[in-house]
Amino acid sequence: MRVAVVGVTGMVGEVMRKVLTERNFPISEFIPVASERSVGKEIAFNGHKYTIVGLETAVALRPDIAIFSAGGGTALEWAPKFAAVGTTVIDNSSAWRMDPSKKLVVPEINASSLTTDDKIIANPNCSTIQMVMALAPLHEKYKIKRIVVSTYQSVSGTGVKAVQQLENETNGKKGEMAYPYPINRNALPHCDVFQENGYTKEEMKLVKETQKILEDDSIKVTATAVRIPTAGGHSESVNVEFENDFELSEVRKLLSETDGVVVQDNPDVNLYPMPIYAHDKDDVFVGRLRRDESQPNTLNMWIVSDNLRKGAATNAVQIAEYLVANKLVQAQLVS
Ligand code: 2RA
Repeated sequence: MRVAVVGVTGMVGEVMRKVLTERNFPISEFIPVASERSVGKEIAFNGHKYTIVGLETAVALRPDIAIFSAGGGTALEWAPKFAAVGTTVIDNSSAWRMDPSKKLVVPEINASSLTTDDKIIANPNCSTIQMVMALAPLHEKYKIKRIVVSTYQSVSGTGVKAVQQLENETNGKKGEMAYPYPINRNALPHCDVFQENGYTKEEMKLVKETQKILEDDSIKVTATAVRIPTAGGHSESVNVEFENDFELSEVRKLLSETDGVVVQDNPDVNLYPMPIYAHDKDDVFVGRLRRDESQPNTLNMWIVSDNLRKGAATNAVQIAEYLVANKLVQAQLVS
């Protein structure tokens, strides 16, 4: 497969290269794509050096698959141009996620909806992916009525500038601010921009994307997204009310049997998920499973995952793997 990674020099782009190599994705030609300021520079992939190209050049090379992590503006403008030359685009930005004609895919949940007609496929937001990974099997069995979620999100979700701000503050250095306030030893209830309704874009993604992926607009979701000074992954406290009652042992068994989910749940030995141990892994870790004793049919849980891997790069590569395995993408003949 001729595979382009658009936004190859960014944090997700770097993880994308690592995951493609780790998973031995079948690449006959690797096309690193970035903004004009990076064109011509060299980048390493799979033990070889490649020269970064610009978007025009990349389209002309007609990749079979283009995995984007280059922001919404670039995705809106360029994904259709790649699709027009036969490329299948998997986009990490929010640009196409809520477009009714585009699929929003977590492979373990809804990859089976994909067809050869899907030339632009949206990768969900990191905090949505880890939550629906844990909730999808429970929704199928007990039918979700309402979700109350609070997230505790790593600075890596904001990008290099935020990681650098935390590092500077930790070392007592001055530097460029990614956030309006210090992040070290702090918690900012502010992920992405505020909307008219008082929620942030990040919080509304958890609402809308969850309903789209689980194909159930009746699911009520309310979210509070918080930025905290961790580096390894996002954590989420989830309170979920079901239409039907459940047995905790059944919930634990169901989650343990779900591909991509690992249950870490034994307070007797202080076993619960933590970002420091989820870092650089692809699983979604679930723990602190306990009945909400304040109302019936309701469960509390704690969900942790590496936001740059399953939350972004790995999920996108898994979509690409599904496309290839199910012959939904064929290697194009190019002259
Ligand atoms: C964040 N989910 O964590 C957003 C974008 N990666 O900032």
